[in-house]
This record gives sequence, C-alpha cells and structure tokens, in this order.
Amino acid sequence: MATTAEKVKETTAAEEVDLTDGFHLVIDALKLNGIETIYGVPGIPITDLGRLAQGNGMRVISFRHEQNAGNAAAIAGFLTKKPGICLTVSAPGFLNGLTALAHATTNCWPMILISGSSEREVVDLMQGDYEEMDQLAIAKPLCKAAYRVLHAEDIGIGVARAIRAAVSGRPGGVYLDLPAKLFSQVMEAAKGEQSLVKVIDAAPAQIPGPDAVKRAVDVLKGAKKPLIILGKGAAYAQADEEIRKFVEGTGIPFLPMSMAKGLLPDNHPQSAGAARSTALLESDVVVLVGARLNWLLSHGKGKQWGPRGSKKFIQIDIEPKEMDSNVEIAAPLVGDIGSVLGELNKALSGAPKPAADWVKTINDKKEANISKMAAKLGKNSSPMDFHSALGALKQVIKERPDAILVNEGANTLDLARGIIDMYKPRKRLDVGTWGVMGVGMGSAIAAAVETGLPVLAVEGDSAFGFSGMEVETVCRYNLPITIVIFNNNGIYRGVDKDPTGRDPATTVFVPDARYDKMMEAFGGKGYYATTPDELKRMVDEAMDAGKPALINAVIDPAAGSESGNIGNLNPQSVVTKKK
Ligand code: ADP
Ligand code: TZD
Ligand code: MG
Repeated sequence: MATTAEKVKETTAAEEVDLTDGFHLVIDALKLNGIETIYGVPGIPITDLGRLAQGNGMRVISFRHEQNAGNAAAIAGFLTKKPGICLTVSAPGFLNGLTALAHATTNCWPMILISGSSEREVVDLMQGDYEEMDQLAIAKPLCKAAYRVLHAEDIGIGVARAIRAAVSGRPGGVYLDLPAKLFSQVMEAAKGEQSLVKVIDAAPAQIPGPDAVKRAVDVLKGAKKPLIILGKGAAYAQADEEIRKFVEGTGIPFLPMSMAKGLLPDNHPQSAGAARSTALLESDVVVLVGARLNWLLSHGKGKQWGPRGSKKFIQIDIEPKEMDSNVEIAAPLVGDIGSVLGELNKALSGAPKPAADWVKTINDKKEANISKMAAKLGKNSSPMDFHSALGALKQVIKERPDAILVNEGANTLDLARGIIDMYKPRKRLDVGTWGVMGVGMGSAIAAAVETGLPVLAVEGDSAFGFSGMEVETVCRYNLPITIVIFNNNGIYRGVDKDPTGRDPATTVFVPDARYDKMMEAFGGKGYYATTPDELKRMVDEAMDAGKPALINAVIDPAAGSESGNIGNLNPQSVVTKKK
C-alpha cells in the first residue's frame, strides 16, 4: 500500500505541485504566531522537527533533561507573555516535561508542552508500541487545556487553540499531543499554508465593569491604613506604568511578593518590604494586584493578618474564580491589570493620600529592620554565613540592576529574597508558588536566551543539584550566566548525622564538594570563594566577562535553619519510640 506521501506524489507529479508535511506545518504554525524559540530534548519522533525548526531559523535550545527544558519554557512564558514551547519525545520524555507543565499552570504562566506520541490505534489497544502511553489523558488534569492533532490539515488550528488557551484569561500550561504519523503526513503546500491560523488578539483586554470600579474606589476611600500587595501576576501583566501611577498616585505603601520585586524599586520610599509583618497585621484595606491569597499570604487569615474581619480586600485578578477563594473579597475587580488600574487611576485622581501616622508606622518599622539587617550583612567572615555572602551579592545587583537574578534553595532562597534589593520589573525569577527545587538552570538559560541580559543564579547546593547537568548546556550555548552555589554541604545545613552512624544523614552531601570543577569540565570558568570580598570580586569578574562561570561559595555548614523561613510548615515527630 502506498503511503500518504507516495500517493500525493503520484497524483501531483504531473503538475509538480509543491508539498509540505506535518513537520513543516508545525514549524510554520509556530512562526506565524511569533514563536521563535523551542526548548527541548530530541529523540523519536521529534528529532527531525527540532532539526528542521533550527534550519528554518527558529532558536532550538537542546537540554540534557526535559524538566529543565520545560522550566525554561515556563519562565520564557512569564518573561514574554508568549507561550514558552517545550518539545519532548513520547512517554518518558513527556513525563519528564510534565512537572514543568504543571509548575507553569500553577504559576499562571503560558507554556505549551509539545510531545510526540505513539499512534492512537496501537495505544488504544495497548499493543506494546515503543514508548506507548495515553499522554493526552495523563496531561489533562495537570494543565489548562490539552489537545491532540491527528491530521496535518488540523495542525494550524491545533497550534492556534493551544496558543490562545495558554495566554488568554488566566495564563497556564497547555499540552499538545502530536502522534508520530502526523509529522510525515503530506499535503499540497498551498493548502497547507491556507490551513494555518494566526491568532487574532490572543489575550483580549478584560475591562472591569463601572460598578466594580466604583465599589473598589469606595472601599479604598474608606481606608485608614491601606496597603497594596503586588504579585507575580502584576509582573507578568507588563503594565508597569499603570502600576507605578497607581502606587505613586495613591501614596499607599506597597509590598511586593517574591517575583514582583522590582516592579517598583525595593528602595522606593513607599516600599513596605522591610516592614512586612507590620503592614499585614495593621492594614485595614488591602489591594491585591495579581497576587493570590494562597499559602504565601497565609490564606488571608490567621495570626499574621490580625482578628477576622479586621481587613477588607480589594482584589484585582483576571480569574473570576480567584475571588473569595479564602476570605471574603469586599471589592472584586475582575479584569487584566493594565485595564483595571487604568480605570482605577482615572477614578482615584485627586483622592487624599493615606494618613501620615500610618505611613510613619510603616517607615519606622522599616528603618529599624533595615539597620538591624545592615549589621549582619557587612561582616567579612570566613567561613561565610548566608548574610555576609548575600551582602556581597546585594551590592552586585545594586551595581547591575539590569541583570536577571535566578534564585532557589531554602535558606539561600528565603534570605536572598529579603536581602537582595531589585530595581527593575521581572528581574527576579525563583521557585514560584510550589517552591520547586530544580528550576534554576532552566530559568537561567531561558532568561539569557529570551532577554540577552546577564544572569546571576544564586543556588543552594541541593537546589542546584536538581538541574546541575545543564551547566553543559550553559557552556554549549556560551550564555552570559554566572552561577553562585551557596555550598553549605547539604539541604538546609550540612551538619546532620545518621543516628545509627551507618550512613550519611539524609540531608547532607559530600562535604566541600567542588561544584566549580563541574563548570570547568565543560569549558566554563570555575571559582572558589571563601570570603564576601572574594565572592564580590569573582562575581564581578565573571559578569564582566559575560561567559559561563560558576562560583563555589563556601558557606558555614551550621549557619542555616531547617526549611529556611517556612519551618512552621515542617512537621516534626514528637514521639520517642520504645525499643
Ligand atoms: P504571587 O505568588 O506573586 O502572590 P500568584 O501567582 O499567587 O502571585 O498570583 C498571580 C495572579 O495573577 C493569579 O491569580 C493570576 O490569575 C493573576 N494574573 C495573571 N496575569 C494577570 C493579568 N494580566 N491581569 C490580572 N491578573 C492576572
Ligand atoms: N523536591 C522538590 C522538587 N522541591 C522541593 N522544594 C523539595 C524537594 C524539598 N526541598 C525544599 O523545599 S528546599 C530543598 C529541598 C530539597 C533544598 C534546600 O537545600 P539547599 O538550600 O542547599 O538548596 P540551603 O541554602 O542549604 O537551605
Ligand atoms: Mg545547602
């Protein structure tokens, strides 16, 4: 029996019609929609897809593990508002990419996981095909939408649906299943071109109703101690000017969530970052701008927030279901942040500034906390503790505000978040809503690829280990990434002992491991830092060079605390078992 390709050739040979196939249609569909980069790992059945994409001018960044490629795609989505693309092989490659797809969805970032798959007829009868798996069914509960394309003429519409699903409304992850046979399906090139779809207005503006705006303005005008919380949805929205106008126009103190740091500089006079507890506890009206009342904000209730009923929330979010998720929202503002703040800014022009005593309460607390911290940061100790090492890196980012900071770990994460000030939007990339270890190298690589800016990745030694093999990828693409490993010999600390004395404790690693040698193995530059001065000098040298570098920063193994700042979430056994 003739294949589709042969049949088309036979019937069209006389006229010498130009042909296209599934491979080319996927690439054309992505390019037509402005997608220029693919992150992935090659193999059956998508090797040629990556090769052809590269040949057709797309940037194809090949990783050592799909999870890292997926994390790169997720961060690309956050940074660009276009879906980041992760391309994987079937079953195992797909599953490796799936964690990142779920992570993107959890964080509300647009991403499309495209995986090759085995043929339906074989999968459905479970006949034991190579990497056989019903990938579509498995992906569905872990993402926003999942589609499978069976016919080449549907590739255009399939890609269009995937893009729209990823970026419209609340952004998220989308799975696109492409069975092996699809790629070699052939059709006339002209018909193929006609079948492509350029998505029009992929993420339509969502404008809040006038009643909702009025309600919010009334609540805000009744406030004595208002507070604005900026979340990573605000960073994603790229409505930086409206956000600045809203904060500065109202004069209300603001608190940035982790990845919203830098929307307004952390040294802004209205920043309440260093007075977080006071701001949460004492405020009476809280405006949430693209921030959910999830665990990161203690669900909007409990000790941190003061007595029940002492707060009114105004929430700006594109997702209507987010309202009342944990506590009552007095004034829901459903819409995109740019449109909502545009309306609010108009309605609030000329409104009175918050009372001076509230601003003073925040500022006094802030100044006290900042000077307490300054003493800890300035020490030039050896071995370094987290504070002295982070003091050096705080200075690096102050001098290089355009650099992108990637950050993961426990102590390394929590302390860096508090200590390193950010000055510009979308410059801090971290573990997100789930607190995922292993996002570091994928994030760093995507940040460098998407922005061309220098990247400083500040990594716990454990966190780094989850994606450490990607230093080869960093070197292969010669990216301007400087990695600093906070090497305290383990997870949280490096001093635990196995109570039986048989094995290493579960939280410790090989002591004094030389992560810098890993970088050297692939042609990058390795450094070994034992003091904050050395660390600063080495980071500066590496970032000036703009080439792959890894600095092994030796941190006192006893300095950290278990689970960093979230020890309260870490259950501990209270039972002593009798022998
Ligand atoms: P953080 O962890 O920084 O507090 P979250 O991830 O919890 O932030 O919240 C981000 C919120 O932003 C989500 O509820 C999401 O629906 C919302 N969001 C994302 N993009 C937009 C946008 N363009 N306009 C309005 N809301 C948005
Ligand atoms: N696995 C995944 C995917 N995510 C996680 N968050 C964890 C495991 C648990 N975990 C944390 O929450 S932090 C952490 C783990 C393993 C590592 C902390 O060690 P570190 O940082 O070396 O990265 P510090 O500086 O030593 O605290
Ligand atoms: Mg560690």
